[in-house]
Amino acid sequence: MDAVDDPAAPVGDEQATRPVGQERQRVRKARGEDAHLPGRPVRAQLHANDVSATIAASSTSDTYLLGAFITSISTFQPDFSASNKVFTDVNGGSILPGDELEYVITAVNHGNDASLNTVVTDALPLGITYKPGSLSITTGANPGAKTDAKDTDQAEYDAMTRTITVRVGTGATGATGGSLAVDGSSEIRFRVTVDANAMGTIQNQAIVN
Ligand SMILES: [Ca+2]
Repeated sequence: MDAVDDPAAPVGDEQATRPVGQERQRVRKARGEDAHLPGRPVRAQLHANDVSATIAASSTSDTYLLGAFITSISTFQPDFSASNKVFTDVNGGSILPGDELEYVITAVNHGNDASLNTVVTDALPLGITYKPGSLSITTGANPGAKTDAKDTDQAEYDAMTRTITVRVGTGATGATGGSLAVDGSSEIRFRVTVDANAMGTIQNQAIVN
């Protein structure tokens, strides 16, 4: 998905009277592109719910970082389709290699029955690196910082599989997920850094089940 804004609408007579090259530049600018200034940050800031952002990884190419979310619709009554995942660039501005990003995953049960053994898993894509000690449950049952190790708290990060696992909901433990009531939710946060060699599109999905 490409969140770059649609180029500005054609402006009729004004557009018609512009030289082709100038018009092309205008459209590029409207799209947030700037092919004539390699390496320059091309996006002023990242907004909530943005799913992509342009990063300048070198002086010769612009690349895209995508923090997408996936919705998992249960065949049973609990419905997590409203769950989502967003990220923000902690230091603001354009997303550049070395930047720290904070991901927020919100698991929401909009079904008509409470969920059982509710677990959020998120396998991090290549191009970003988990920031140790940054995992926490920020709203919902069992709030607070969680250790990276698999222990008695409700969350861990497995460096081998690059996967974050959080057992959310009431009654969640170090081994099993808890229950999210109808319209209940839980918010999880963690941070990553963008790798120095991050190129292309980084896709990321969180799965609630
Ligand atoms: Ca833990």
